Amino acid sequence: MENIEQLSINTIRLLGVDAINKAKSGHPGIVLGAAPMAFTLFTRHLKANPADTEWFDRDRFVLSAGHGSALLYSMLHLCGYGLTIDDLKEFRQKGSMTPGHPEYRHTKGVEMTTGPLGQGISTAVGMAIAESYMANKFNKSDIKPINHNTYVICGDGDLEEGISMEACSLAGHLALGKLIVLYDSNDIQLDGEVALTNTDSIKGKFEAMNWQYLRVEDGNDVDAIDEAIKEAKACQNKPTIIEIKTVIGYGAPNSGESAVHGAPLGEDNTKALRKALAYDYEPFDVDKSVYDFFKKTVIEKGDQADSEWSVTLQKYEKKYADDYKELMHFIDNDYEIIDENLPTYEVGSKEATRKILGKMLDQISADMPNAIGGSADLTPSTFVKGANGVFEADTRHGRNIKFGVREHAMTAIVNGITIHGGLKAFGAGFFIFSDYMKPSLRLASIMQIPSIFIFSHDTVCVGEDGPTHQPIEQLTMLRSIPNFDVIRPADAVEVKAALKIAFESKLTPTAITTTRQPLTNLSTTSEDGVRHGAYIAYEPKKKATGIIIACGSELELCIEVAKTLAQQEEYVRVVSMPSQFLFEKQDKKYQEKILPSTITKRLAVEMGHPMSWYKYSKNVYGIDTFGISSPLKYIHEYYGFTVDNLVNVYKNID
Ligand SMILES: Cc1ncc(C[n+]2csc(CCOP(=O)(O)OP(=O)(O)O)c2C)c(N)n1
Ligand SMILES: [Mg+2]
Repeated sequence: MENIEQLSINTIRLLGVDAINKAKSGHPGIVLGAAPMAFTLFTRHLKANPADTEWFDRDRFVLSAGHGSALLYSMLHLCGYGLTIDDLKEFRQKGSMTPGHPEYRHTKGVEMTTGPLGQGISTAVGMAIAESYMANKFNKSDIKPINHNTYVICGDGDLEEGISMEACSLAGHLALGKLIVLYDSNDIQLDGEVALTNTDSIKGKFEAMNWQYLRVEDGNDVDAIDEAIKEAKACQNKPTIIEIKTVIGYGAPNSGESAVHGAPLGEDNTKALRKALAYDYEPFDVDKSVYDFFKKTVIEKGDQADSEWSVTLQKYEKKYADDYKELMHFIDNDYEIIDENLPTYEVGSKEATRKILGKMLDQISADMPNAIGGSADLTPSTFVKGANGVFEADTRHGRNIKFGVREHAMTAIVNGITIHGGLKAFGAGFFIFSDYMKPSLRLASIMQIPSIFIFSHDTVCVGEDGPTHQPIEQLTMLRSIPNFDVIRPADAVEVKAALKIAFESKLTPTAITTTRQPLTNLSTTSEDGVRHGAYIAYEPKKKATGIIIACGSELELCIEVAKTLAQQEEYVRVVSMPSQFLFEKQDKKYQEKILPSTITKRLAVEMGHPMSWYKYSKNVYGIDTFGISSPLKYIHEYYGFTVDNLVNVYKNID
């Protein structure tokens, strides 16, 4: 290693440590231990142009160990991504460009939000899937417009999380050769030694999952890391994990101990660190030669690679004009749902919304060549699958991803495909198992990405499978996630609207829930209404003195209730509210039109936990116990979701 390389690595280390010291908060352990691998990756391998962070064919880099944010920010500063020394001085401060964990859409060069361990590496699998699908679709033997790697730095904690094993298992099965994981293997985690909790063989585990396993004995050996990355790149038919043995907190007096994981070094220890590393610079001082080095190895190289890609693209346009046009449509993600191609359903006909959605999604997938997704081993139940056959190692043209029973990884992977760009990704499962997906759903909302999730079997009407499979609190849970749109359609018109909203969304993930059981296609449901979140689905002949709010399978029931009440001269409006999220986005005037504050007699009805409805109605008829195993025909009676009972309930409220 040259002196300038050693100086650069120590600069990365100290910038991180100084930022953490100033903030009096952060994680110096990984910064000191993993600086050489980050350095090697960025200066010798990562194909990226800091001046153009949206360059489509850039390598993707995910810092899965998000607690190492100070390491990433130091790198981004030196590599010219626009972060200044002042930004580093503002590490973890209110409103700064350098928040506690890396935040997507906030700091240039941050490819995704990380922090919850396991999410980064799993989302990266989605990015690698997207690359692999697009490379197969667009690359020609002579011109390859899509040709990039996905790199990850992860730690012990990342690999202990279940989601990582789900995702890495699928990555191995799919032979994602362009996924390269650098594992910061330091034998230490927050609570102490890894050995206190984990004696797995990472080699054994990953080889069993069809990965290439490489090992670098000395995490400070830049050339050895470089060689391993080269070997990883050369392996095209397997993802690679490079276990790099490092010392947590390298150079600090408390290196090798968990104490250095997450506490600022402080003045004395930092002094000792500077001495140990023979690093003679003041806090936040960077030698000019270091900037020059990064300019040459990252900034200029990145600019050149980007320009070369433009030339490649021009050649591609000339020789493969139609493919080029299609590629641009992919990159711009500007396909639209073709309304008139979607199936229509006669009013009064009966069909489960899962079946309606399945048919519509099949058509959407046929019309939108960049739609890709599938189910977590539940295709015959959810009716959700991608087009064109299965996406497999040897059939990369397939757009149906068989996620297997890996709901959590599926969610992260859908997020990864979405973040990668070029494709529209969706995943599906039983609604009850959204519980398994929550951390990644939440991350999608935080990142403001339009991932799409479809959940079938959305109420206790699942029936025979019983309480373990009957959702109760899941709607409440999902509706409480900020920037998450839950749409619960009542019939074909509303399903269509929901799909259009989901596919058009730019900054919000969407979940659409569907029923197992048939519902009636209604005469008064409306796409425009769904777009407003709520609308009047039944208005009595005489002035309404009360309102029933419902959605999904309860809408037709509540319209029947209102009709029955009208016969008894009690006049009730029925509001369909498939999306509380979208209704909240409407102006006060619209909200007042649908739910006039003068009408205080209200009842919300849903076969789920009542909690999320009290905002709109002080009376809620819901279910706050676990379900029962029973054929569907007894379910409505058992819970009182019948016209007679609800008429009674309504009459007894004020
Ligand atoms: C899902 C999740 N659980 C817990 C944490 C809190 N946490 C952050 S880092 C960490 C220790 C991780 O150990 P390792 O990956 O080995 O990092 P190192 O100490 O080596 O930097 C923990 C428990 C988290 N960020 N995410
Ligand atoms: Mg560790």
